[in-house]
Amino acid sequence: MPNKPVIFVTRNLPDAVTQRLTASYETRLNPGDAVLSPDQVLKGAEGADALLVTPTDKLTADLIAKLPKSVRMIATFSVGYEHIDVNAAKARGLPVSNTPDVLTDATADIALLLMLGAARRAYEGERAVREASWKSWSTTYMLGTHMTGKRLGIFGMGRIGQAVAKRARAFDMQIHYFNRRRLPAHQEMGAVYHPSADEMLPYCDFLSINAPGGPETLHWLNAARIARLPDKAIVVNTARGGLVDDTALIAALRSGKLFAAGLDVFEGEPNLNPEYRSLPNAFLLPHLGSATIETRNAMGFKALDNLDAFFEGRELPDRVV
Ligand code: 8YV
Repeated sequence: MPNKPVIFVTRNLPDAVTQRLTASYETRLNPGDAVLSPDQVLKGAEGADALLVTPTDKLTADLIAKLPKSVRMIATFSVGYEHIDVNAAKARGLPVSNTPDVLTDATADIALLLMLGAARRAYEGERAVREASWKSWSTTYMLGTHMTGKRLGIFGMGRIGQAVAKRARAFDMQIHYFNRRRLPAHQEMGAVYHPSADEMLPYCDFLSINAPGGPETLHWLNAARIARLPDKAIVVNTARGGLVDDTALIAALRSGKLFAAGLDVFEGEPNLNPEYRSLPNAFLLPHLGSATIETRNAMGFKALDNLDAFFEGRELPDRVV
C-alpha cells in the first residue's frame, strides 16, 4: 500500500473531521490546540505534504518562503484567507483552498443576532436579569430601537451579504448595498445598489459589514465614514475586525452618534480593544459566526475534499490560488 500523504494540522478539528482525516492521511496534530508561533508552524511542516491551517496561523510571505520543499498544498479551515499571503503561495506554486458556502447561513444568522441584540439592548437586559438590578416593568424601561421596516446597508454583497439581506427582508427591511460589482437583478432582489460605499452610508439605519479583510479594507469604517451614517445608526460586523477603526467606533458609541454596535470579530482578537468591554451599547460575541456543530463539520469536510482532490490529481473544488 502506498504511503499516505502527511498532513500537518495546526489546530484541533471537530471529532468527525479528525476521524475522516486520520482514515485517509498520516497526520501530525496539535492536541493541546495552542495557537502556534511561526517557528512552531515551520517545525510542524517538516516532512509534511500539506498543511491544514486556520486563521490563527499567520502565513506571511516570509513563512511561506521558509516552508520545507515537501509541502505542496495549503488548505485553510475558513472562508477568509487574509491570514495567508496568497501571492507568495502562488509564486511558490502552492495551491491554497478555503471553505466557502457552508458557513454562509451560520454567519448570516449571527449577523441578525447582532442586529437584534444591539437594537434591543440584549446585553444590558441580560445583565439586569442576572445581576438582579431589574426592579420593575415600566413603559420607559430599557427602550431599544425598532429593526422592522428600517434601512439596512450591506458593505460587501457576496454570499454572506446576500444571506443577511434574505433574512433582513423577513423584517421588512429595505436593503441597500455596496459591492465591487453590481449584482444581477435575480440576486439583487430589489436591493438598492450604490456605486460607492460612501454614497450608501447616509441610508444605513443599520450597517452590516460583510466584506473580506486584508490591506484593501483595513480600517474601512473610520471616523469620516461613521459621520456619514444617520445619527443613532447601528453597526454590526461579522467579517473581520480589521475593517473597523476601533478608536473611531468606540468614540461614536460613547458620544451617542451611534445607538449601538454588534461585533463578532475584532482587530487583534482575542485581544480586543479593552474599551469595548465597558460599553453598554456594544453587544459582543467571541467570533462565533460559523460556530455550529453542523457548520464546523461541513467546513472540515470541505477542507478534506480539497486535500483529497489535490492528492488524487483532481482540480481543487475551492481553489483560492
Ligand atoms: C471561522 C471565519 O470560524 O471562515 C472564516 O473566515 O471567519 C470563521 O467563521 C474561523 O475562520 C475559524 O476557522
